[in-house]
Amino acid sequence: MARILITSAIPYINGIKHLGNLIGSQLPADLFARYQRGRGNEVMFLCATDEHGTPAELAAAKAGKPVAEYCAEMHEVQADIAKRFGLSFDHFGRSSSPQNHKLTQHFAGKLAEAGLIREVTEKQVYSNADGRFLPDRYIEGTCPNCGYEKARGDQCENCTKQLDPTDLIDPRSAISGSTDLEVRETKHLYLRQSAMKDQLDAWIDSKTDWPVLTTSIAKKWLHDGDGLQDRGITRDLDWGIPVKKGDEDWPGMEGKVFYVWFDAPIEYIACAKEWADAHGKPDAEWERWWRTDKGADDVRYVQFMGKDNVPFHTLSFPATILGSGEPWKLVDHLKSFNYLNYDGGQFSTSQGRGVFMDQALDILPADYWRWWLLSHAPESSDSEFTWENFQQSVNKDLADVLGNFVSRITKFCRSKFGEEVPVGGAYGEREQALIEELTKRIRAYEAHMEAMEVRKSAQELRAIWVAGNEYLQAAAPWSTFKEDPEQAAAQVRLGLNLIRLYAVLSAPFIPETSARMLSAMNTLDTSWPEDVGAALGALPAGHAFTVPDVLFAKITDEQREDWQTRFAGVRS
Ligand code: B3M
Ligand code: ZN
Repeated sequence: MARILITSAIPYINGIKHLGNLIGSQLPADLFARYQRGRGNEVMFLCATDEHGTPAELAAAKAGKPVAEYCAEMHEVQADIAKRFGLSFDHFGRSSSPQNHKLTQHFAGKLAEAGLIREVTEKQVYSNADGRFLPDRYIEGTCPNCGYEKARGDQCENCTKQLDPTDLIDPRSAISGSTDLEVRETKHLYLRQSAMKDQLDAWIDSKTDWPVLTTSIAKKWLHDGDGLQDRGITRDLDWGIPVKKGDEDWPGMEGKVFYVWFDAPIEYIACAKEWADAHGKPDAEWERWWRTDKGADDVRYVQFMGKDNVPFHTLSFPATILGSGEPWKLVDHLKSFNYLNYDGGQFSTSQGRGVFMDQALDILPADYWRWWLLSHAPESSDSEFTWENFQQSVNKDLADVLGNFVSRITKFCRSKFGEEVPVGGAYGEREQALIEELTKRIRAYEAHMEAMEVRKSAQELRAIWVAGNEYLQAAAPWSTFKEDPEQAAAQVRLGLNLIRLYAVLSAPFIPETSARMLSAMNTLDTSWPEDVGAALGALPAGHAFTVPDVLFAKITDEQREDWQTRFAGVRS
């Protein structure tokens, strides 16, 4: 039994995620986790909310809530939606947890001991009225380039020019509006990534099986321009993990917190401790996933994320881990995704454009979305959600192919043999040919799943469903029954067994439906079809079943048009 550690990029806390976010990391990670569990492997699947940084502070301010309260509430909201989407995390943690505070401070301490942190004195804008330093985007003023009056300290929204806060004309605090600002000296910590360049380079070179998309991004950051730059890992914010060296205070760093991208990946590890603590398990239980000196040397660690997250996972986080000098597990395989676009444009959280996870579930059950999203995952290039394509895919793949197969065979059996697997007859040549085809296809499906080729896996699964339909069409038990009821019994027996087989194979994609299929077949047998012939005998003659309700309802043209208009605007 293999042991597989899986993490999905942890979603920002500021609001409910859209379908583009979902397919960029959490959903494919869930597919992989469910598949690996289905194969009998031991899986630890972790995710969390990413709760620090300016976006969290801004979203809380907008909601008129203290940031801690806002984060606690939004965490519950996201956890609930994740559950309703069937995301099977072993733990859904919080980057603001005490466990992550402690571990982040621990890493900073280790990095400092190793001489990998340098203190830098910088000039930064301080607001006397607010009593704090202001991050660039908290400063507003007139753009020197175009005269736009609400330009931000990092960029002018109007002309897109990148700015420094000191470029702004008539600068003021975006928090209070105060113009009582001054430039003060302040100290920040930098992670000396440049000192680790060779070590990181060698580590990337050892990843010969990584996709070029991933390694080329890492290589670009390592070698372009002046090479890998040191990275600021502290910020002047109220909300975040206080800067400390392990348990000790860090002189000169009072009132500062770690940068969100420093503590967020560390939450992957802290999350495992949260899991252990939540279940009253000793530290050894989570450490066997994360510490190579405590059993994690035989763990395979896979990360899922959108392409914009790749530099942080191939460079910054490994720099933190390697730099600590401690035996933490490094990622073995990194699966990254392009973007999913929405109906001729982009999904956008800030603009409320597209379909968000809660809205999707208000319209249709999770499996409809899971199937479309996974079978159209933006792997080799960006992909696009359109309502036409969604309707077509649901109606064809789910309703016509899978749903229809299940409904036809169960109803026919009920009408001729009653609600139990029929007795009599034997599998012949046609059945043997089907078993051979399925064996070939299932082995291909396994290989695609193992390689995390999401689209190819979906295509193969669909072909497996189609093979059953074609068999049924050709065998035509409804005609056979008239001349040879024994033969028809064998055909129907095979069809009913195919339903169980499909439920097992399809569970990673459509877990809810798979559970309904198994319950209709009145079986708890979810064993993987290592031997397809044997698997098609799992439900013996005489085994009782029930005809399930319609598995997938077709999407009508009216529904499609209605949703199209409803989601054309922006979410308020
Ligand atoms: N929250 C960005 C994102 O959701 C960021 C990922 C952190 S992974 C450690 O795309
Ligand atoms: Zn401008």
